[in-house]
Amino acid sequence: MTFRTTRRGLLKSGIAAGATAASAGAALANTPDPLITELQDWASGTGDGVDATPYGLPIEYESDVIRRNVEWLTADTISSINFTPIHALDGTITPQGCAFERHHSGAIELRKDDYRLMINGLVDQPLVFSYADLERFPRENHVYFCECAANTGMEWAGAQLNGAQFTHGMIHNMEYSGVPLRTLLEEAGLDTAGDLAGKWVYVEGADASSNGRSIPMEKALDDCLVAFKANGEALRKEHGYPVRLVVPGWEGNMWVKWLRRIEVMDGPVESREETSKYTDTLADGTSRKWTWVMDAKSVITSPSPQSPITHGTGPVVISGLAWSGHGKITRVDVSRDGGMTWETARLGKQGDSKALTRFYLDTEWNGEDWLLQSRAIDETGYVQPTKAQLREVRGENSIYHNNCIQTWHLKANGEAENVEVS
Ligand SMILES: Nc1nc2c(c(=O)[nH]1)N[C@H]1C(S)=C(S)[C@@H](COP(=O)(O)O)O[C@H]1N2
Ligand SMILES: [Mo]
Repeated sequence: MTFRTTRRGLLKSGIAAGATAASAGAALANTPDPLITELQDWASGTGDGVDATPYGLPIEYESDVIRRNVEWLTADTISSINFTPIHALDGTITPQGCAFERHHSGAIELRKDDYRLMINGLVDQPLVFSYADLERFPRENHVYFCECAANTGMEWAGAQLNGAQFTHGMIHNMEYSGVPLRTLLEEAGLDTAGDLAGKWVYVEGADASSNGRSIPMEKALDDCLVAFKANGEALRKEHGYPVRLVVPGWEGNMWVKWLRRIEVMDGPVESREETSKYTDTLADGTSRKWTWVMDAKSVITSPSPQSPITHGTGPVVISGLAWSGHGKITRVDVSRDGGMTWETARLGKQGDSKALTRFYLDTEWNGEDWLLQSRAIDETGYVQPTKAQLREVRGENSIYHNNCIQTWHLKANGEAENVEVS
């Protein structure tokens, strides 16, 4: 492995005559490396038996890849938030065990046997489903991101929190298995082929907060899922076990956990969560009524404040995440000079609609200062805005829906810091 990397380096220098070879590997040195030359414990004994971990946890050396909260953000941990360690993950799927949590009255424990989902209101036949009932409907699998509208909300007034986990970690991306909401509404006798103009559903959870939200019928019938599995296994308690609503591309608050009731209505309820909260106050003090779709956004996860460059100069992989509530990410650009010049990044795989897309820029760092930025472009042609552009339209009173371009200042020692460029 080491040898091969070195040879590639040599070949490269042979081609580019005179240029210094850039190799990410260490050359075979004269001083012997005991990890190469000596027999190690792990190779001379046996490992754990298959009964050691009936359900596996990450190895102890990864114990810093955890959700974290910011103590001063909320008065207690019950109505609070923690953040996904996006700086330490790769690919796109967020393991449930470290996916951010947002509760308004704590994570409740609800047994499958005690679970009921009611559909009532403007339907032919109000229905109550048990968990077992839900499992009898045809189901689908889809990967979607869930982003809290408050993600990056602390950054409006200036660079605040020093880490991608804290500035952008109110997001997770999972593969959901569930029944289309449309199927259940049809089961209750909603005439989905008829005139549904002006119709809404009001969805609420079984927790004390209930987190009630109104969703226009068009969206309810489009791609909402009543989900009971995430990443192949049961939802974790904190993500709404046994059943949550998935509202692709729309703000996390609408993704009601411990989903208990869906009422078909003539109009929106205008509940607390959709009036005094999760709305955007503009410079003149008025607020936008609804902001449901999460606009295109991206962030560099490495290098970043919690993920500095520790390997010295030479080859470096710049990596990050991009997403759009309007569909697929088609391009991500990376800048190293605070947005003056841009290079197109490589997508880990072609973007999925309303799901995280991983991007990479494989480049070289020679110890110079970088002002690292990424900007996402989605299939509608929308380009992620700068902070200045957002402020022009929104003023500085907003908290929610901040999708501005983020800047990390990479310094000569490889450390990165959250900064703002003007
Ligand atoms: N029943 C219920 N659903 C809820 C909430 C809640 O407090 N109660 N919080 C909402 C908010 S504000 C967000 S951002 C998402 C977070 O989902 P997660 O905890 O799985 O990350 O759930 C939403 N659904
Ligand atoms: Mo949220």
